Amino acid sequence: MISRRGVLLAAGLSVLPSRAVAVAAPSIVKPLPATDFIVHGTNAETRWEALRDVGSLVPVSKFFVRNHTSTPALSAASWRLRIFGSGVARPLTLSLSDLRALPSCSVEAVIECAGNGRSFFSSQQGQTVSGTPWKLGAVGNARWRGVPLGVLLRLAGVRRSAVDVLPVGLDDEFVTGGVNLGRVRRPLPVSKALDDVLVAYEMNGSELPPDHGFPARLVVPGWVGIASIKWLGSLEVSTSAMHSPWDTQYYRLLGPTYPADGSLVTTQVAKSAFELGFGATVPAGRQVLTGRSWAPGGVRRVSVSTDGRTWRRATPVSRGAWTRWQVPWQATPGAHVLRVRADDQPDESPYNTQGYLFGAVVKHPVTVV
Ligand SMILES: Nc1nc2c(c(=O)[nH]1)N[C@H]1C(S)=C(S)[C@@H](COP(=O)(O)O)O[C@H]1N2
Ligand SMILES: [Mo]
Repeated sequence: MISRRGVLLAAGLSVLPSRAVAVAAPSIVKPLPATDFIVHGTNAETRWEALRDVGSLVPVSKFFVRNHTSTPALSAASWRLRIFGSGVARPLTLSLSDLRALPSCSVEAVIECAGNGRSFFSSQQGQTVSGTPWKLGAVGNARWRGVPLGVLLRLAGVRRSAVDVLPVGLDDEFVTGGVNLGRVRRPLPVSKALDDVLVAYEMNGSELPPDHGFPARLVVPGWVGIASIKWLGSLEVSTSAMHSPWDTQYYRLLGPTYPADGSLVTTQVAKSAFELGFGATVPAGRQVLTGRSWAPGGVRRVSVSTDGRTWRRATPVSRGAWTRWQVPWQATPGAHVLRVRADDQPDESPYNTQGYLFGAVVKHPVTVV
């Protein structure tokens, strides 16, 4: 194999010192093989065909990454989590070993970007939206272990009058369009914080990996991914409402059918995907179509259509934080469009300018040969 330096030398170009090359290092630490990921700038979505032979939990090596900036290199030894603010009687500072010594629990939960499926607003509905043009791979399911946020808030003496918790990430400040929006942070109502939120330090039985929030992140089941702040550094608890650009400017449904200041995005909508590439080539004959469907409250029934007119029930293969299913298909040569619907997934998604919560049935093209 010829080195990058060798290629540059062969091309007669000047060679940057290795430190300068490191500055251009990607925003994501783990390898992103093209067979498993589609890279969008600082982000990477999972290819659905790469989940075909994978169990219910997505291994770290295939789990999507959404980074506003870059994965930071944080030291476990010097990391601290601060809990403070008008909403707590006893402010706390915890080290990672303090956190690990507290009562923990393990939860299987899907994390999904609010913009997952965004590209279908344009490709299926002819609408222009802003943001990362994800297909359906900005989602993953993992088993997370950590301390319930409620345990930490009670340790800190959370007051009855507390209303919001503001988790702040330790990644770089986010600069967009020349404006510095500060650290990635987004208020969470105390009611949700005390319900089922985890301060997680393990993913699928191992230490949280750098790209997914090492040493600790929030896991907010059923809510859009932005709620699950990675590289958690502090939690401000307040007796008055808190805000950040991530709840005033982003993650609001804006557009002609919404109020002027938009409506806040919190919970996810049902979605479904085939474990097949877009435009995949499938051999003719008896096939088994496989895929997954997920929704905050779980999925009751899944139906598949291979002709756009008739629908058949898919058979559940496993039920956890998402449902894996399969359905047989007698594939005849030619171009086909596959569709899958979980429960009441609509045929069209309500338009919003930033393309959040695409929940419509996706038209999945395949070619049978
Ligand atoms: N600190 C911090 N937390 C963050 C983000 C980020 O860029 N910085 N991205 C958020 C978004 S938009 C999503 S969808 C999820 C993605 O989690 P993952 O990268 O572990 O898949 O993390 C959320 N938490
Ligand atoms: Mo996201």
